[in-house]
Amino acid sequence: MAKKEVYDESSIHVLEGLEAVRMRPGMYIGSTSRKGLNHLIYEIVDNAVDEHLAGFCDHIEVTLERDGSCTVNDNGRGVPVGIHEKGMPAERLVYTTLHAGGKFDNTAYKTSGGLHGVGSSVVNALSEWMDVEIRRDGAVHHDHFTRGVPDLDLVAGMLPILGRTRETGTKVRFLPDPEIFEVTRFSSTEVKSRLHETAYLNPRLTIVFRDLRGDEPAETVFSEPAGITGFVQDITKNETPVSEAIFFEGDDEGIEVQVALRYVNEFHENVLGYCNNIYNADGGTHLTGFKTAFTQVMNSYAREIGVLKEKDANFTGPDIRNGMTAVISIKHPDPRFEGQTKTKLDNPDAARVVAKVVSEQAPHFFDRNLDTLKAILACAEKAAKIRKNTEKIKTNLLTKQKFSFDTNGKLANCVSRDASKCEIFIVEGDSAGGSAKTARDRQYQAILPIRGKILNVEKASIDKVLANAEIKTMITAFGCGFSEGYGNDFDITKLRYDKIIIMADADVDGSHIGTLLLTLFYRYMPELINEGHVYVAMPPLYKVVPPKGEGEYLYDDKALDSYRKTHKGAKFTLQRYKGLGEMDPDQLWETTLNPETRRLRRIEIGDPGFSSEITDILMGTDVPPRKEFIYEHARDAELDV
Ligand code: 1YM
Repeated sequence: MAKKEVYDESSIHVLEGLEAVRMRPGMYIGSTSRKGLNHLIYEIVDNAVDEHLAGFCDHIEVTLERDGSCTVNDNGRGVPVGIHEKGMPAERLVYTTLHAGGKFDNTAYKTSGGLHGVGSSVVNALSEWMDVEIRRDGAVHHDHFTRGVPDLDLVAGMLPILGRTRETGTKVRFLPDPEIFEVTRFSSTEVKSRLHETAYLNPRLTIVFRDLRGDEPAETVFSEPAGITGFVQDITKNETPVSEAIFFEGDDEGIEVQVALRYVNEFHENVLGYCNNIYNADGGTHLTGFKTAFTQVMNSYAREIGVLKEKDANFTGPDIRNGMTAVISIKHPDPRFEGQTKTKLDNPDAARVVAKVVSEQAPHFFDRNLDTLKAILACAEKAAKIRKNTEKIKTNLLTKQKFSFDTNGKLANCVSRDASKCEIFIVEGDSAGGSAKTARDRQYQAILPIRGKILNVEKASIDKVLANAEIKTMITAFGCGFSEGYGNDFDITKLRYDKIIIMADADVDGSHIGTLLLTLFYRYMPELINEGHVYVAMPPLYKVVPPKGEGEYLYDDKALDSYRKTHKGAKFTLQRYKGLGEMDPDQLWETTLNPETRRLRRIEIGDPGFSSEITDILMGTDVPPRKEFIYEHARDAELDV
C-alpha cells in the first residue's frame, strides 16, 4: 500500500484512477499475458515517438535491464516539470492521472493513436515501481512511484533535483508488477520487431534497442531512412518480385497520406494500415479509400491498354491486389476508432483523402512506368482466373460436404456436441494417431491424424489449398469455414471445438508440420489463433523412474540436468521418448491427452506478420528462424494446465 498517509482530494482521485487500472488491466492494455506486458514498453515509447513527431526528438533508447525492468530514454524536451494548476508538477499528473496524458491544451496537433495518450499513468499503475528522470531547464528532475503512488516528497511543490545537465530528455524505467502479469519477462523478438516497425514509420528517428539480460549484452540500432518504402521492401525481400517498391504521398483536409506498395509472385495480399504510427489490425477507412481508388485506377488502365475487352467484367479488388504488399500510413489530427478493440479507423475523411491522393498520384507513376503497370495487370488476370476456378470448388465444398462431418474417414470424432468442452488433436503420423484414438476420452476428444507434411499454403494458390485433402478435412471438421481474399466465409461461432491441439514430435519434422498448420490457420482462419483456440501439445522428452515411488516426466534437457543434480547418487531408470509414435496408449494419455496431467501451450502471436521480421519468419523460405520463432512463442505463450 501507499506510504503516504495524508491524501488531499486530488490524490484520492489519483488513487481511484490507479485502482481502476489495477482492477481491470485488460481494459487498458489488452491482456495480462506477454502481449500486454510488452505493451507497457510500447505505451512509453509512443510518448517519446509523439515527441519526435512534434519535432523535438530524434533518438530513443530502449533497454531491457537485468533486473527485469525496462528503461526508455529520449532526447526530447523532457516532460514539463513546472507546477500545474492542481498544485503539483505537471509530470506527476502525467504519471498518475488517467486521461491526463492527452496534451493539456487542445491547440496542439494530437498525434497519439487515440488509446495511447493515457499510457504513462497506466504503465505506472501496473508497475511494481517506476523511476522517472527528466532533463530539462538545466537540471535532472527525479520522481519515483510504487504501484503508481508517488513516494518522493516535493520541495515547495517541485520535484527533487539529482544534478545539473545541459541536455534535455525523458528517462523512464519501470518494473512490471508480478501481481498483475502472468509472465514478467519481456519478449525481445516482439519488442524488437515493434521498434523496427516504428523506425520504418518514422524515417528520421533512430531507435537503439539493448537487451542486457543474457550473458552477452546485445544491441540493435533501428534507423530506416527509406521509411515505408523500405518497410515493404523488407517484408517482401524473400519473395520473387513482380515490381519494385512504388511510393506516393500527398495531403488534404489536414490529413497526410503515404503509400508504399510492391507486387511479388504470391497469391495473397498484405495491406497494412497505420494511423499516427499505430497499426490498425482491423484496417478501416484509410484502407477502404486506398482499395477503392486503386481498383478503379487499375481497371481503367486495364481497359485503356486492352487487358480487359469491352465485354469483360471489371477486375475485383482482390484480383487487383493479388500479390500486393502495401503499407498505408496516414497522419490524422483527430483519429476515431470503431469497435471494441479500437483497431479499426473510422474517420470518413480518411477514406476521402487517401482515395484522392491515390487517384492523383498512382496515374502519375504508371503513366511513366508501363512495364510495371503491365506486370501488375498480369497478376490481376491470373487472380481472376483462379477466382473463377475457386468459386466452383468452393460451391462444391460448401454444398456437398457441409453435412458430412468426416470427409475421408480419418477423423475420429468425439461424442459430445458441446463445443465449449470438445477438443480436436491434429496428430502427426498414423501410428501416433492410432494410439491417440485408443487412449483418448471419446466423449470430448476428437483425433485427426495427418500423414506427412501438409501443403505449404504460402506457396500454393487458393484453389490448390482447397483441393488438398488434409486441409479440406480440417475445414469441415472445425465447422466454421475459412476466409480468404475473395470473401470471408469464416464464422467462429460455428467452431466445433474449444481447443485445436497440434500434436507433433519435438523434432525438425514435427516442428515443420506445426509451422505449416499454424501458417494455414493464420492465413485462412486467423480468428482461431487470435481468439486463443490453437494450442501445441508439449509431450515430455524423458521419464525418470526411481526404484521406489512414482515416475516423473521431464519436458526438456534442462529439466533432466536439474533432476540429475537434485538426485545425485540416486538410482533411477531413464526412459527417453523419441516420438509420439513410440508411446503406448497409456503413456500417450498421461503425457499428452489427459487434461489433468498434460502440458499445452496456447499459441499467441502479437501483431503477427505485420512487423517485417515476423512476416519473414512465418512466410519466408528460411526454415530455422521460423521454427525457432514458433517454438519460442509456444514456450512464451500461456500454459494451459
Ligand atoms: C521515455 C518517454 O514521455 N517523452 C516526452 C513526453 C512529453 C513531452 C516530451 C512534452 C510534451 C509537451 C511539451 C507537449 C509529454 N508531455 C506531456 C504533458 N518519453 C516521453 N517528451 N513538453 C514536453 O505536448 O506540449 C505528456 S507526454 F502532458 F505534460 F505535456
